[in-house]
Amino acid sequence: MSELETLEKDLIKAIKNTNDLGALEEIRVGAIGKKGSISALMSGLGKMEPEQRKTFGQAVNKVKQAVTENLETRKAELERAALNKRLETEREDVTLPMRENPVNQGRIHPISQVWEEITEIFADLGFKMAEGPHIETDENNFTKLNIPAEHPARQEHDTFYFAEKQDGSRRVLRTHTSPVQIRTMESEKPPLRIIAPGRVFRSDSDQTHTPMFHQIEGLVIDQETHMGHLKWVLEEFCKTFFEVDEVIMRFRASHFPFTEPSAEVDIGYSKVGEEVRFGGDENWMEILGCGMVHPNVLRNVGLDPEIYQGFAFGIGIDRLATLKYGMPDLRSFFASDLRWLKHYGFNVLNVPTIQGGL
Ligand code: 2NM
Repeated sequence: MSELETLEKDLIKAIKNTNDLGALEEIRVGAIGKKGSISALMSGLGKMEPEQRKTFGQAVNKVKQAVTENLETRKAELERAALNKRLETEREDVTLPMRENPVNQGRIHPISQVWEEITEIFADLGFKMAEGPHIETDENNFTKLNIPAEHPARQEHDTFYFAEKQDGSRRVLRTHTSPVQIRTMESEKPPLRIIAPGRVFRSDSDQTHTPMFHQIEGLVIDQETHMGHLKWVLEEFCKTFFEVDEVIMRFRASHFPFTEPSAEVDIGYSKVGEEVRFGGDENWMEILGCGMVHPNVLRNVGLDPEIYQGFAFGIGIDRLATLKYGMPDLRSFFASDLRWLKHYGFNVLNVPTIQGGL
């Protein structure tokens, strides 16, 4: 057997016997690396006679090719084996219950839970979620919503103002999420069906008011939208949210600058001992405000009130949470008291869905 044949046989044998990728790489470098045995044979070609150079060169090339192919095959085999081993050892049974560890002692805050519940209900009704910044312009928060300067509603909102700019304009912490509706009406074409959940800010603090709270506002704009649609949507919402088959709702005439007509909605309940039961008509609880979007608001965002109309509503998330889960003092929501969170918080995996139950 020629020297070349022996080299080829030895190399291929070594490759086949190798069981780890590191050793395989060493063989590769030792054979076809810059200073490898096969490369050394190649560099000797220059000193040969042309005829010999041709035959020997071809023979070396054949060996190089065979060795390279064997290296590649073995490399693929070893890599596949390594992957299979990892897959075998890193397998997880995702159906196992969670271990008792500090992580699953964490709780979802009731506001987050109720926020998810509400957005889930409206998503199911075909509403799209919209969001906007907490810091707003005076125009988006007030003027375009038909609340001109010096309007008493500006004082009622107990607004947090930023310092006036040089041009006289000033920014505010949004007092409601309505500026999100303004932004959406300005940037998208009707028909619109959106809900805007988010944090809002008013300088007010007592047992039933905190300076930051959460609202969810809804808006529908189309050519033939009317109060009947509004009533149906709110009724569906209440039934799903309070998990009852029937609700009794009372639309009480009210006033908001951005809607005409405007209404506040109460739902009826009765008390059985200390427990509140929805569906009765002994007592009334105010839960939201709503109305048909004022023509001035439509004009302010460039919509023709002769063509488009729509309804809007605003719900306080924190208040709905206190109602549904019986937490008397709003301020406890933001006290970060772990004992309170443990008692009122929700399990991390308890994700509200319409099908699975809220
Ligand atoms: C409420 C009550 C009634 C409202 C109106 C609008 C807008 F931008 F379309 F004009 N957004 N939200 C609205 C209407 C909010 O909260 C108690």
